Amino acid sequence: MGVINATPDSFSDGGTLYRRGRLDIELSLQRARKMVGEGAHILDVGGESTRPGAEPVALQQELDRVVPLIAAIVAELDVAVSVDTSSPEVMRESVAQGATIINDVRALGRPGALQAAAETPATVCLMHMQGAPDTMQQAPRYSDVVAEVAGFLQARADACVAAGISGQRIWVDPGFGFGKSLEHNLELLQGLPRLAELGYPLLVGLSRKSMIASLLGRELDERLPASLGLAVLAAERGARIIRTHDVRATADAVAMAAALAGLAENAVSEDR
Ligand code: 9MG
Repeated sequence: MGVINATPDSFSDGGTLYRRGRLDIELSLQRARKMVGEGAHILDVGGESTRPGAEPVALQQELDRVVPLIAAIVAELDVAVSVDTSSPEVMRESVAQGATIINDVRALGRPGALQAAAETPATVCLMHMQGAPDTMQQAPRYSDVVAEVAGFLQARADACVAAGISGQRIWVDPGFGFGKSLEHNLELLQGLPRLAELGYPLLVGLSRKSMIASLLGRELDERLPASLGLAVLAAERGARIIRTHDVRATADAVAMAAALAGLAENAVSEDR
């Protein structure tokens, strides 16, 4: 899953699709084409930054950022489009323009979001976050982070099913860096098999995240090697969709892990 941030202020690539203070659709399409050429199966289009301290975005502004861009991508490229939003109106409009996945860092928790998603045919990605983006990194606390995240994701998946969203349309995501310390993130990475056991496709976003800076002190533009290591570790532990800013490198790294997993699987079936 390649990240297309239609925002001026996202943590790692905010503003890179802007010219003279405005989102540039042609520049965004160039990025989208490049990512598809590099092997992205999904493009995740977002119009509101969730980094700590980001300015909240008015609904119309979010709509103006993502809806025309989704329409342009769907018209030109053979790729699934997901919309990164928590707003029911943005969900509806984006799906009307051809988005087939709703990626919500608030797990459809905003008023009306669950209902809006249920009224569409889209797949939903339910992400765990402790607190809200502006304060979530101040003092995150858990007694057992893996169990608590698993419990939350199961409860949100149950709420989706109760609202009429079939289990086949649900993905889950532990939300690395969203209300988690470095230790919490590492415990979650280690505990991914427990989250995979919930039975829903597991999405992870580790690309360029600040846990790499906490551990290694790397600046944003120096985080690719560690991001690739994390993507492979996550894939080995059951992640099925990797959200990334660096599609080609991530696809290559994960393909090597998948090839090894395929060998191991074949060896087991030959033994039987
Ligand atoms: C929008 N966004 C930023 N980081 C993310 C992550 O880790 N997972 C998901 N699903 N969305 C994210």
